[in-house]
Amino acid sequence: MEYTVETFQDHLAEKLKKDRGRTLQEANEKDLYYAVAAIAQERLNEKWVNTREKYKQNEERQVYYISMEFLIGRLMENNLMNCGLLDICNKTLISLGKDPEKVYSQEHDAGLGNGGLGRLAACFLDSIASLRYAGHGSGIRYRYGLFEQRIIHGNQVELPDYWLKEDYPWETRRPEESLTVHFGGEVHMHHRADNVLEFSYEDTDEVRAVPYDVPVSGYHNDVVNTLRLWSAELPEQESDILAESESKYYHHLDHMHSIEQISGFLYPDDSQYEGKELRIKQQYFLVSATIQNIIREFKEKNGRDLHKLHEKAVIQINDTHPSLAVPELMRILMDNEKFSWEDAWEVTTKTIAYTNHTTLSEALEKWPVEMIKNLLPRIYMIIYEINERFCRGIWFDHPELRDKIPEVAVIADDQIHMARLAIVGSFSVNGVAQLHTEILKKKEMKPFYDLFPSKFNNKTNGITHRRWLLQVNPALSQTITEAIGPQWIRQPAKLIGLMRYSNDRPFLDDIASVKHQNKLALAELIKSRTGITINEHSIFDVQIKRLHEYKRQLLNIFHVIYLYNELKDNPSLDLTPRTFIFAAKAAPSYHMAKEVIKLIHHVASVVNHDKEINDKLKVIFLENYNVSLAEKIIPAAELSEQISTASKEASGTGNMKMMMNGAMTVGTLDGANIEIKDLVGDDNIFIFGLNSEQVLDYYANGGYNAKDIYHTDERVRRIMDQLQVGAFGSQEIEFKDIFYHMLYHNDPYFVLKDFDPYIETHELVERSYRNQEYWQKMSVANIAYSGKFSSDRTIHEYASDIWKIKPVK
Ligand code: 26V
Repeated sequence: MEYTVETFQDHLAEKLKKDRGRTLQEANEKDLYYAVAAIAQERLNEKWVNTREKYKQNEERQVYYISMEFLIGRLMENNLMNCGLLDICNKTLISLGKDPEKVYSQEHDAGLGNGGLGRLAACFLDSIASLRYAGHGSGIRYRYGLFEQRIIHGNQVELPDYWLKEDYPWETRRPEESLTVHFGGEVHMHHRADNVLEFSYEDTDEVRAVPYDVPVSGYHNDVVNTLRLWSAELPEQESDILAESESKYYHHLDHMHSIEQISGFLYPDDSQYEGKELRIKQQYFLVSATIQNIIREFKEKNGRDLHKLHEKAVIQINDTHPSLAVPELMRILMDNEKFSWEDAWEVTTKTIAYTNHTTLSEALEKWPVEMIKNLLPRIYMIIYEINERFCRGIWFDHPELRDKIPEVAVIADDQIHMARLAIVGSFSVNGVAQLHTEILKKKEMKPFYDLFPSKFNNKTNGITHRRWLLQVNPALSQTITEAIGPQWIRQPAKLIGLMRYSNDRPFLDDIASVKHQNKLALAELIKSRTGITINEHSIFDVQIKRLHEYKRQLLNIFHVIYLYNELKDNPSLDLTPRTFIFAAKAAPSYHMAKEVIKLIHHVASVVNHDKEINDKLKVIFLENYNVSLAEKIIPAAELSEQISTASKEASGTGNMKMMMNGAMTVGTLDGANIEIKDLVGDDNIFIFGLNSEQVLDYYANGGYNAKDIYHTDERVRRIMDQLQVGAFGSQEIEFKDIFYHMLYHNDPYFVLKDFDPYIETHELVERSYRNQEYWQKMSVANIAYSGKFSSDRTIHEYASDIWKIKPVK
């Protein structure tokens, strides 16, 4: 049915009356939000049923993307856009005197992820559905998402994100499809008549896994896939227990509480990985429920024999977090389905594929043997056996690698190494950008690459251009479409057609005016959130991402301090005004990261209030960075700061989002920045600093001394001393930790080393910006070449190289 404003309004009125007991006239923004969501959900449900039916008949392999994180943000505009209702809904709301934006922002931003890894999972689901692949997400329905950030006197404080406080209209609880996950207990071994060993378990703690399904709609097609989020609950038979004494009653409540904790909250990504028992419970809970579910779906369609599971299902695990999928699938095949070890191993290692997202050693997951033994005794036995067979295999079949066994053993120093388990138990191991995959092969995972070269492959990350361009930047999208037609929406590689317009004055003017409009909108948001007025003609210099030392927000703020010092020395300095925009959450226990947030705030308060600076510099920190905030900042960005210490950022995806919106990258040769540079060419990007080889060489052989730079570079010494004496704080001690860390831990992320080239690059940026025509051409080149970074390209690669699937007709 095609809507008109009138019929859409009628439908809204009907929904409002039925679901909310309100008339159109009475309805507030919340009422309208729920009514619009109901209309969209109705459309989606119809397609959802059909898609499921289609998949039941279809022979194609189903993809299951298991991830501890899905950072989906808001879904309303995305869902409306995908079912072709966005325009008519906007028009109708406006005709009712309502601001659509205000209605849609009633939705709580679903923050079920930390950052890049979780957002990638969300972009992938969008591309899978839009490209008509049969693929589904499986995750946890955390009651609390990533904490909400508030800044008080420059200090980050964390508030719980109770995102389910109000009804979430997109989810459907499906209690009839609940499954049981077992923890603890005792394992018993029996010899069968034919002398085969069998295992059974007793006295396990049972947890009920209840699925909540969220529809994942494809763009203007009939596909609606499923994101299934599992919630941990008390088993049904236990939930109506009659406690015969007070103490039993409290014990019961306690028990229920501890079970519900499993899907209680999302762990924030920390500077140092810590093996917390609740976290491994979450991981096993997710993996066990998902694999039982996969097997149930397989049997419904293909009968009881699971020997061909890998022909009908493929499991992609998002980092090592779901790597217990390997022993869990082994357990089910052997203990429930009576497979031999060899058969179970064959099916498992043909079904599971693993994506690595980091080479930071401090982030690698390792679990104490004792913990796993107690919590998951049968799983531990299987991991033990996997390790035995793997090490034996090396000893006998690869004598040249015998001395490498301690480096590759799945169990070593009383710990289970999850990345090793994931590599051994899967048929594909991929990195997320070319450089990252090379580092995995040549360094981090070299012995494994020597053993299994054909498992390793690269899949450079991508982002959904439908959300990150079409949805968040309608004005730019329209300008693009007017120039090259709408084909780019389905085939983002077509954006390259914009190169034909890089000398077209009217087109360049349009690009510039769209950017200016977006800057004005962001300036307004900044004004309303911070009270600070920014100059809309200044360069919008943006660094938005989690706060980590390796991402080097510190280098950026050093640049700000440097410019401030320059202006103080010479107030009439001819400097193009700049607005530095930061947004970042620090993990609650990451001291250094919190210090940097504090420093940014203190520098901001000095710079922003200094009359002498005459509005040439402004420093803005927007609190509570999340998907919705990113959607507002990215269209207005002119400079995209991607300045990680080379070799440390596996890929980065914010770099792609800003490039696609016409921002220029200031970046190191790290992660996907390298691939951006290879496409746009050296003239359309600002590259600086040490490369990964130099960094890795310093780490291996030494030769860098931070103190030398402190003593020889006056600019650096001045800044460092300002930190020391509290020039940006009320008390003297304020930033001593940063000062000592840099000088006495030898600046592990090479901030001081890269300072000079960074400043120099920014001087080049400034000169380039002064030539607006040149700048606009660069901007066009960045948009034009960004098609490669659509997650559609990434998903096509996963589909053809790893999953071996084709779109469903
Ligand atoms: C670590 C931890 C450890 C403590 C518990 C919770 C937790 C959650 C996440 C993580 C970090 C996982 C690694 C990660 O997020 N990597 C990022 O992945 C992006 C997508 O591939 C990539 O663009 C970024 O460069 C990479 O840092």
